[in-house]
Amino acid sequence: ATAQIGVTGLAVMGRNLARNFARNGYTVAVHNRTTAKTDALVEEFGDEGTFVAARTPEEFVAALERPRRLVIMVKAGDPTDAVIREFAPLLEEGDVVIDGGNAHFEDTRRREKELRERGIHFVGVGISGGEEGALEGPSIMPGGSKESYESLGPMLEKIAAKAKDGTPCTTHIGPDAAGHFVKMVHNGIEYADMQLIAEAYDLLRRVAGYSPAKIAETFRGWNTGRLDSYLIEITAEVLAHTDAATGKPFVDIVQDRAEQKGTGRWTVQIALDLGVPVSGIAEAVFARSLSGHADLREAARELPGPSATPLAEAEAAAFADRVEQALYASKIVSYTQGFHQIRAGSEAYDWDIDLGAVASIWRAGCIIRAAFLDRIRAAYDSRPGLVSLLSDDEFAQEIGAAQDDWRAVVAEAARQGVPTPGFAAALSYYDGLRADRLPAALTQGQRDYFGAHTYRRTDREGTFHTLWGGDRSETVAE
Ligand code: NBP
Repeated sequence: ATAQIGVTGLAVMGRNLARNFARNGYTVAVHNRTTAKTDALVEEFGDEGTFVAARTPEEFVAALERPRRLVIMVKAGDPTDAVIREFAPLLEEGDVVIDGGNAHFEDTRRREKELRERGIHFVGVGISGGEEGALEGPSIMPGGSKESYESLGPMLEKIAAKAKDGTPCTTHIGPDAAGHFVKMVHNGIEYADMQLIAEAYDLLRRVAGYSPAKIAETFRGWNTGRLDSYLIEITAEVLAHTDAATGKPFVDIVQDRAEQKGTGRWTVQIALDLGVPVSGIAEAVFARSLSGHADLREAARELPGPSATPLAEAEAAAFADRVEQALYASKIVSYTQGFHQIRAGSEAYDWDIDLGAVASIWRAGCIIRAAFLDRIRAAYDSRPGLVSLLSDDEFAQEIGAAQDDWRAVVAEAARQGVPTPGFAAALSYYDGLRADRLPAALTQGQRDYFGAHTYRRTDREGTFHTLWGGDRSETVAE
């Protein structure tokens, strides 16, 4: 046994992860169900480091130093269970099984429990950064036992992306499925970020009348400021790209239907279960879903739109500046919601997740990497008990300074008939939290009327019910 780590599942992610370990000086055992992929890896990249090619699960396990560390990088779902079933009987107490796929965190909880009973550590690891990140340094979100992190952590720290200050973008998130949960929310925030950027583009195009090339230039400008992020950077690239076949802007030849694989949907489903209002993420998932309903869209094409006058050309630049404010303010809200969900998950499952550490490891390597995350890290580090990002002084001040423009953009979008579900939901969340009194009082009154669901009073302790069908006198419930 010579390999310090093994990777089974050598599609794009597994292959690049194995190479990343090898490039960092580790001897890596590699295995894939279809052995041709194993051979291809060693043949193509064998000179990057030391690989041990294994043809069978037995060979693979035998190649690993004890305690064994083996990374499963196969398609999430049943294939992961199949691989675990195949390998688990070959493992011994103390070995560490790492699932680097995009597993649902409930699956990770189940697998962790099953393997723990056999003395095997199961570590669900969220990995973000796509194909390139896996090779060059991803953001890595490991769950699992503290003990397993002691053996695995230093290796992950070596292959992970490094933030500007040199800190590795990985940390022990918390026990069992904490890592996969945080990865799920990362992807939910990614959906929200992408939706907000798409809305900003749509407004610049349809309200300000900018061309895709001009919007690319605008985004490049934004990318040098507080919106500095990978997603803004690649958006500018996509918008500046011209289709070779037609000479048209690339964005105009792509069908306007956004697909999804499921992590955004999971984030919203779990948020509903936890009772966390992640309206920005939900609107992003629904916006993709709406885009895919060709039949509904076709049936609605003739519905009347507004008769608003378009913006005068002279106002376009000022409007673009307002869109930047709206985008930034909405982004603060989506991160507020995402971090709320992580806190809620951490409390529900007893994970004790350090929110500042999560922001810290998202600063590089992952898809939502952004300068902004350094500020979120600072906010949680200075006040670990921070209830909401919006209650951080700096963010509160910034969103306050942006709000007039943000409101103007949402109003103008409504006036011109341009959908901005992300911007509008974020603004409603902000105003909802700010409100002295919410109409929830009326909602509760309605609930009491039709279902005797009772209510609490503003002026007295206790639970009450009004006899709506009778003399409308108030009774004390309980
Ligand atoms: P895929 O998700 O396309 O999975 C392909 C791999 O799964 C191949 O190695 C295949 O083996 C193996 N596999 C399957 Br399918 N069924 C199997 C079974 N029953 N037993 C053994 N092996 C089986 O690969 P990927 O795109 O590299 O992603 C790997 C994981 O990483 C996924 O969970 C994905 O969600 C996650 N992830 C992907 C990205 C990304 O950007 N692509 C980013 C972050 C996380 P074969 O060669 O024999 O068919």
